[in-house]
Amino acid sequence: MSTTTDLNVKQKDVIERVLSMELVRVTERAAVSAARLRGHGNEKAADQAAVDAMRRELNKLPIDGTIVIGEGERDEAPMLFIGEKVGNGSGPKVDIAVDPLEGTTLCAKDMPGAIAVMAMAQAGSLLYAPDVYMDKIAIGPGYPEGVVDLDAAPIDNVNALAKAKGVKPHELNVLIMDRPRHADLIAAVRKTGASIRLITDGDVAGVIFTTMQEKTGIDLYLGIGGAPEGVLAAAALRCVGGQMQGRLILDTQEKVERARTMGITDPKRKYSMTELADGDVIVSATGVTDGALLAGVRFGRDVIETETIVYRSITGTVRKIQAEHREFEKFRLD
Ligand code: VTB
Repeated sequence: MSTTTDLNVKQKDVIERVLSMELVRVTERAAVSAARLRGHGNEKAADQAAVDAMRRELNKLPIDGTIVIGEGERDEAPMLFIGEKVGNGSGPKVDIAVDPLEGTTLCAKDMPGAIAVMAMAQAGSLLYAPDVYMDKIAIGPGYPEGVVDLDAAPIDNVNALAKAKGVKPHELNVLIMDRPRHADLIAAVRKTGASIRLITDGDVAGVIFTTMQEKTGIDLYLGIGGAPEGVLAAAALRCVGGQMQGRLILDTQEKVERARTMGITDPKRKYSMTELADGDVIVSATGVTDGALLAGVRFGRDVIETETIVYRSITGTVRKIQAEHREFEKFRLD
């Protein structure tokens, strides 16, 4: 006779092993659908194509899923809205965070870095957050806990990180989104002598870059981007052991109220990485346009090629999956 513990272990097995390959299919389909509209200057159409494909694939999965990070709140997003039920209802209860097309502008302009991304964990594990901004800080693995802090001055964070890495501050590279709201932050980091890489969009990958410093050159992520992107990035970092903190920007009463309906009672709360994404997490991301993290979709004469990265928190395994798809007609129908 199986005990509750056995069942829990079994359920974990299902979530962790079987479903990780299923998630790859979901982001692959979303990426291919978006990539058909790559470089067409139509952000909305590309996003919609990714949303449709992702939703259709998610609904085939043997899960009892709830979207906790999605396309928006129920009244503003017809599909993959926060709270929407996905999956065929037969399997484990899971939380799902999606960004079917992270970097819609990048895709519309065929610029580097657009991805289709999602995360999944046991129900109650991923932060249920409104679609607002989030102030974030992130570093890769291998540093003492707490070496940087969201509430510390940029100069203190850069100096502490340089010391922990055993280099001078000017040898560090900081990634920040290129926005007017970051003028003071950029000026403060410049004073430290560190170099700054400015990105126009796509800060899920921007945060993940800190976990592959040897490849990307990025040591530290700083600044304000989307909250949904923050939860997705935290989920990926959980799997490889970086550090991240985030705080929702709830700067109007209306936003505070919206957050309250999602159970957020302290609007100023600083979330740790595990408070953003807890439990046994799986993250899958497929490249739409070429980028430093992933190659974009290739449409050949006989095959469609995709590149996907899958993270599992339980083992810390990261897999890159290069796929050749031959079901052209099926993909076309999607
Ligand atoms: C942020 C960022 C995303 O869009 O959500 C951004 O996290 C929107 O911020 O990665 P702005 O209002 O400043 O443009 C992305 O760059 C892409 O969705």
